Amino acid sequence: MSGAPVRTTCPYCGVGCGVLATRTGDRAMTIAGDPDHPANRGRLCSKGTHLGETVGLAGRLLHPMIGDRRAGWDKALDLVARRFRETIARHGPDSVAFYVSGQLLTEDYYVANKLMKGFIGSANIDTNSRLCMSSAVAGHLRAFGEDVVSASYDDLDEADLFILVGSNTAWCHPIVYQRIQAAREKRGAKLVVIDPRRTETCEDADLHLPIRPGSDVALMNGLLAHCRRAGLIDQVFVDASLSIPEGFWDVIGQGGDPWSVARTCDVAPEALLRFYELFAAHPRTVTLFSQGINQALRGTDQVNAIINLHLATGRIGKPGAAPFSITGQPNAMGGREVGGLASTLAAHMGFAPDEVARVGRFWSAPAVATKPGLKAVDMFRAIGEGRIKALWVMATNPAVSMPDAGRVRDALATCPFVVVSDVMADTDTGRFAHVRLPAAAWAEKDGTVTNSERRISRQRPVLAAPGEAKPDWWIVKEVAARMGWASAFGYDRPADIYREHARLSAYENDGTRLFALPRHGAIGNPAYEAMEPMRWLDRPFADGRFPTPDGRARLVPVAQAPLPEPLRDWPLTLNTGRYRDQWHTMTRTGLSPKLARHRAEPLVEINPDDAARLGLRDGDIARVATPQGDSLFRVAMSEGQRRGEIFTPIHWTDRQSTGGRTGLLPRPLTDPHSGQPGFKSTPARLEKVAVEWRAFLILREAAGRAGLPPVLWATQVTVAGGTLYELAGAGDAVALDGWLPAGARIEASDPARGTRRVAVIVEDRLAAALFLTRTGELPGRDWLIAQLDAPQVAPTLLAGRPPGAMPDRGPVVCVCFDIGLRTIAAAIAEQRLADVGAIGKAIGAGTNCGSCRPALARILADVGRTEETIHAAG
Ligand SMILES: Nc1nc2c(c(=O)[nH]1)N[C@H]1C(S)=C(S)[C@@H](COP(=O)(O)OP(=O)(O)OC[C@H]3O[C@@H](n4cnc5c(=O)[nH]c(N)nc54)[C@H](O)[C@@H]3O)O[C@H]1N2
Ligand SMILES: Nc1nc2c(c(=O)[nH]1)N[C@H]1C(S)=C(S)[C@@H](COP(=O)(O)OP(=O)(O)OC[C@H]3O[C@@H](n4cnc5c(=O)[nH]c(N)nc54)[C@H](O)[C@@H]3O)O[C@H]1N2
Ligand code: SF4
Ligand SMILES: [Mo]
Repeated sequence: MSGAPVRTTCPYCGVGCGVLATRTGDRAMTIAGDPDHPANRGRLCSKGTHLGETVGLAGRLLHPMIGDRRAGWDKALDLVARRFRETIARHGPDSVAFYVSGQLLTEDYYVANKLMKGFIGSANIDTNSRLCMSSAVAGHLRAFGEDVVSASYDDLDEADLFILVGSNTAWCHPIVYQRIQAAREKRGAKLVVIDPRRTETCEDADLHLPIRPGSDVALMNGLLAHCRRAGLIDQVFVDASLSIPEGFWDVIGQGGDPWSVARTCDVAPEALLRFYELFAAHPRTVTLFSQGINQALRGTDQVNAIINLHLATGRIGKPGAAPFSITGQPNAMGGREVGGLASTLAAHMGFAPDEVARVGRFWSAPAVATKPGLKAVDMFRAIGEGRIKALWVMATNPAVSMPDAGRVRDALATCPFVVVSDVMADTDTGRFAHVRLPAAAWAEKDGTVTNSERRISRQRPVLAAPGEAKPDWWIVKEVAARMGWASAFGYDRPADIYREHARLSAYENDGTRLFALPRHGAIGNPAYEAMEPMRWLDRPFADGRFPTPDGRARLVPVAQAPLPEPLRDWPLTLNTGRYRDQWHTMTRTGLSPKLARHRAEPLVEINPDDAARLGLRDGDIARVATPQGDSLFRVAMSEGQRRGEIFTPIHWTDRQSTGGRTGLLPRPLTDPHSGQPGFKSTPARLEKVAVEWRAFLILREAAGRAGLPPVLWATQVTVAGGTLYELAGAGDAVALDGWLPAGARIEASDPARGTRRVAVIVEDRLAAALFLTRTGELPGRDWLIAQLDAPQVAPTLLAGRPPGAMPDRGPVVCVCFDIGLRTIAAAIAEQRLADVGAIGKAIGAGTNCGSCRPALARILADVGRTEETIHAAG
């Protein structure tokens, strides 16, 4: 059944890598990087590499559902249209809302935006990009006059200095990180990482500044003031291209001398001066930033502090020099281009009367929205207060990902009518839906996405949509037609929508809007089908002109806000973010056994000193509490955490865990300019939870199992051939017996030592294994998981390890080639391997997707340190 490779685009991060997907079976494909795609030139990270493991039908929503009952499309669409129509008729257009996503295709997004803003007549459509990029958007608007990302990936190949601020690039934009590393290897470019945590991105950096959270403005302003003193302001560029408000330099200088700045940022003055020297020495600087900057209560000011620095020193619009907002989702940028945020109208236009009139003319729309709509946090507040009475959620999981998600759940529960379009049947948000609509998933979709560097690429279908799943654009246009606007939404294919979107971008556009696709307004269907990845603007601002009324960019006087002191009841600061091998709420990456191996549980990372103070040990279960809510996590010691700060991942939901739900914890407070929540710093406390036993359970067939074992702590991940549950609890553990399938049991218990080991054998093969201990250690999981696939039962099953003295490989580091930590450390020591490349040559680790290369660098350093110690001791 193998066909020709389909050229498509990875559906995860905003790097936007080209993928070659070759169908190999009914729901199976092989994946390779597209060597001709300019974003990745053939490379893929771990998530892209293992896309093939996520295209099965497990968990898919295959039919429209009204409540728990399957319904035909006609009935479901009629119901959605009728309820929206009735709500609007009774309570006005602002009583309904759409909450959409940077994971929609541009075509889907365009249709949803047009329906809400042009025809329903409200701007109550906001997107999860509000939680992601909106501070960057607001910063761009303030500085440049238009939301234009000012760098391209080509700049990575030409820069001499990379500054990564608030970005765990090695994990979250791995191919950008690999391009940075390539530039360093080739040209000796320098790398500075600014992040309160020591992440794997810092592993190999020339300098890591572990600044106090929220002190980025002080740092950047301090550097800009230093540049002024050192004569590094580009006066020619300033005179020709910038507008500087009165008093600007006074505000910038407020932080004082470098020693005061170092104190504010809580970093060593020598490290700060080294940063300033590196900046001074390398005019070709690219500063990449993401959520450590955007997701803050002063996110927009932080963005402008970075842009100010680049503008005033003339480091913009030139090869290898620019500030670079790297986008999170695959189509965060496409959403901005269609105007999918409640604060923008369409095609980089806002709500000025001439813009409203122009968009109305173009759409022949009856009721174009004349003012911005509610931003995500306000939107859910309005739902909770009963002001919004009908909501349609598309391609996002707000019951998990919104701040104060408990309150969001309450709002969803009281909303009279909730529609959820998703690819999966059971999501935390879907549980609140009156109507669930089955959307076509990545491998089935057809349309375009725009990546961080403004490059539009095609996503092309590889498989047919299963069951009754339909593309998001089709679902929206069918509802629009049923609301009475059939002719304005008469699209037959994505190309129809793309052409209209392109024509709107160029409509009455004399060059004042940089976003324009004039040549695509009449693109034919075959040309759209064959479209090569293309950037809509090659080098922004190369001519020193900006899309403001006077053509000048603006320096924005931003001052460091006072930094919060620890509170008595909430003495810690909770920082939240991502794991390398999971994507958001795990609805898709959670299906991949390989990806689950990197981190199988949600951890709370804590500095060992804080842990000691709180009486916590590695592996304990602890409760993270904030004024908004609390959740349980496994404790992990991390020297990379600053004292007083803890970190939890955003990925776990009610589906995979009884704890680990980070979304319940952050405050619903937002940046005043962008409305973006401050996800990165929530006052919190941490307390130990009494646990009397720990266990794990491996099940061959867990698919039919709903929920999780009813114990204090339970998390679940997909593994090859089954499911792995990590468990902990107090009292007896009899509840777990109900989770063991029928079959022949072999059991070994030692009540004195508090251990219990049970294996269930069905038809000569391992069907389940339960290992529990009250005081001791549990064996590694990998070998036991592999026994699910073994044709016969190993005699040493209950020992949890193979017969004979096969060495334990340790936790898997290289998921592509299945290579463990101990194997790598042994190879380094025995074969005297000196760098990551040598490890690859010797044992293959890190030579496929490369995502584990920062981890390999750390193991190298650790082995080196151990050897030095042995040397010194000997
Ligand atoms: N593996 C993986 N990759 C992804 C995603 C995923 O879910 N998984 N999601 C994608 C999406 S949508 C996004 S938005 C991106 C996000 O990509 P990133 O922004 O790189 O990821 P985060 O882990 O959210 O946060 C980045 C870093 O900001 C730091 N930080 C916190 N507070 C501060 C501060 O005050 N100052 C500074 N300078 N830094 C601070 C955190 O410690 C953290 O290491 O990733 C994309 N890529
Ligand atoms: N505490 C904290 N919270 C955060 C963040 C943080 O750093 N800290 N980061 C925030 C950021 S930057 C982001 S981007 C958000 C992400 O948060 P979400 O957008 O809520 O996360 P996803 O899991 O990506 O949700 C996408 C949903 O759409 C479904 N889906 C996938 N493809 C399609 C499709 O083609 N069509 C349809 N209709 N559905 C589809 C998936 O199954 C899934 O249910 O989380 C935000 N929340
Ligand atoms: S870096 Fe990884 S997740 Fe991001 S687009 Fe490329 S392959 Fe996909
Ligand atoms: Mo994001």
